[in-house]
Amino acid sequence: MSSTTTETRSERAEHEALAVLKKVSADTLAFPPDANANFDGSKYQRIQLTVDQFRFYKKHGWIKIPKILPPEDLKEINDHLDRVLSGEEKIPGIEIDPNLSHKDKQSLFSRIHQLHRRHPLHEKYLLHPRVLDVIEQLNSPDVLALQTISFFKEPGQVGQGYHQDSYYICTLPDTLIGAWVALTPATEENGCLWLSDGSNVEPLYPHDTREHTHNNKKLDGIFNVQHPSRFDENVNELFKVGKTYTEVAGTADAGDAFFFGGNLLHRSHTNVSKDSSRRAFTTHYCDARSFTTWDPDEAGEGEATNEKNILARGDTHLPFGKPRFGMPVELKRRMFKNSVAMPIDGKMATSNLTMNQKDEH
Ligand SMILES: O=C(O)CCC(=O)C(=O)O
Repeated sequence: MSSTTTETRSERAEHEALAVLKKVSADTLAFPPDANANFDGSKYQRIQLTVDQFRFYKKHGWIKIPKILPPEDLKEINDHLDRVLSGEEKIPGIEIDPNLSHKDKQSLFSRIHQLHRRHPLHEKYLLHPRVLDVIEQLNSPDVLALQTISFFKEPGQVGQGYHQDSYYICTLPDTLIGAWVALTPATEENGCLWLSDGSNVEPLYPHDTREHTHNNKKLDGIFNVQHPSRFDENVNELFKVGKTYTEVAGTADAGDAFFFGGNLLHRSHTNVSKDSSRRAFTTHYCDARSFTTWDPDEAGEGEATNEKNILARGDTHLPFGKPRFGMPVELKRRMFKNSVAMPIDGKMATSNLTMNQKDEH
């Protein structure tokens, strides 16, 4: 870790001690694989979390669920991403220079956002039943699916500095939860995720005037942070908060997933390996009963965008979108008798919601 030039010697010593002492491996804290990891039998064995796992998530702000994706799913998505990079498979809006090497292509596309709006496979993995099982049990039975990101991190490529995902994705009330799924092994060397253990209790630090953060008018003692997400600790002011927590190394085998809440501080480091490229597929969800303004296709804040995001499980009294490519979702009418049905696709929601959304609603 680097240290600022203005640090005193004792501050630097403290900083260095923290850097050494406050790192533990996720595997010392995470739950071991269980029967859910057995993929024999039906296509997807559903995930049943325990009360202890729920408590762990609430206390630490994150949880590792090993083997969430079976090997055949990993192959499907990795082969697809390889075909996209090679130019064999075209996705509207993604232009690949065929003259670049495979490595350079991966470096160029260090992250691709929101392909679930353009490609069925990304929608499939956004709405993967085993991922949704966990989201439903940790967060809410009513799940609105908001975002996908494919991450490629080649040797030499930098990571992302401390940040809180809820800053970027506004949900009111804040019910954001992310799933980070390793598509290749993630090691400390190749730039795994680092989670600030227990930092889920932190407020949402403001960077500007965004209303949905705990801005300094509302919470005494909160400060504006400059340059969150920047890799340089001397510039990213969330480091002041991050360094007070134990950091957990999110090492993972391909197919393992980390789930964490929107206020949890996390970051990742540079891939310092010689030849290990690291891939991950990240998805975000909120309680479908939260209002959201999330729509990266139209930057800006203020307008509700619930209907642009997909209702993946359960029910909501708010507008919602349907899967564009027809991935099945399990919806369940759970409105109270006298609740107000909101307009959905210009119609009033009156009929029961069913599996696969075959019915009009
Ligand atoms: O995968 C990474 O390197 C960073 C991921 C991350 O910060 C995120 O998913 O919010």
